[in-house]
Amino acid sequence: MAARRGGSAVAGPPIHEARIETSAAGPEGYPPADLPEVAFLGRSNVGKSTLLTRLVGRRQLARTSSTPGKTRLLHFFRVVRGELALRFVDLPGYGYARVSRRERAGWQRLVETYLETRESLRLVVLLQDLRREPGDDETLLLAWLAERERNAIVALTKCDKLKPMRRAERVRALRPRFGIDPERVLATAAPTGAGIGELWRAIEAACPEANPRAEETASPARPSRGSS
Ligand SMILES: Nc1nc2c(ncn2[C@@H]2O[C@H](COP(=O)(O)OP(=O)(O)OP(=O)(O)O)[C@@H](O)[C@H]2O)c(=O)[nH]1
Ligand SMILES: [Mg+2]
Repeated sequence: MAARRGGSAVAGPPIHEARIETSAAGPEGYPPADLPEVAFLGRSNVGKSTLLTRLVGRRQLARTSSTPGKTRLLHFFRVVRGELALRFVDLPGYGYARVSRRERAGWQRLVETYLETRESLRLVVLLQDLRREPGDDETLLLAWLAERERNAIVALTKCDKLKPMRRAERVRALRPRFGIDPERVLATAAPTGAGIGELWRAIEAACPEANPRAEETASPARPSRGSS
């Protein structure tokens, strides 16, 4: 079911709510782990804030960067789409050239702690600019996530910046380069909405418990930890 290429309307259930909930500099600042979470990870300026804003069809949600590399916080957004309630987490970008070693270590501690320990994290979306070569940062991060059994997909961003032929070539060339199932590499373009429908489908598949209807049809034998 391919979305119409270049179509600007993103069909799907209505977004009832999309708002920043809190920003955190560490685990003590996280909101309660009571909703499934989707985290957006990638190099500074790759388009994380733009993509998550586009997913909820808002003009302004996550601030796009005027000072790249300066985001030192995890931003948590509460999103309700149709019957799905979930959180988006905008993670600080990496790879900004002008940061000190100390700042880099700070990024690593902040982001890795979240990715490693957050119980409600269901999906990591790693972003990669279609026009750039994926580097060790991307492949090592994906391998690191796989070791921890974290569910991850890749969103190729800024696909609108290339002409259709060149775009298709680049997407084909990049798909097998991440060490994950090439079908889990999606092409997106925030200005046109391309790939947004596919991305929502991947999010829904990763967050079945966010959907009350999915819950009804799911096996009732889910183990519970004694909570009534
Ligand atoms: N043409 C085009 N521009 C994009 C797209 N996605 C993001 N941009 C632009 O790229 C720039 C950076 O986008 P951001 O969303 O701020 O990037 P970020 O990954 O959040 O950056 P940091 O917060 O610094 O880590 C902005 O000028 C966006 O408008 C896209 O799909 N197409
Ligand atoms: Mg950002």
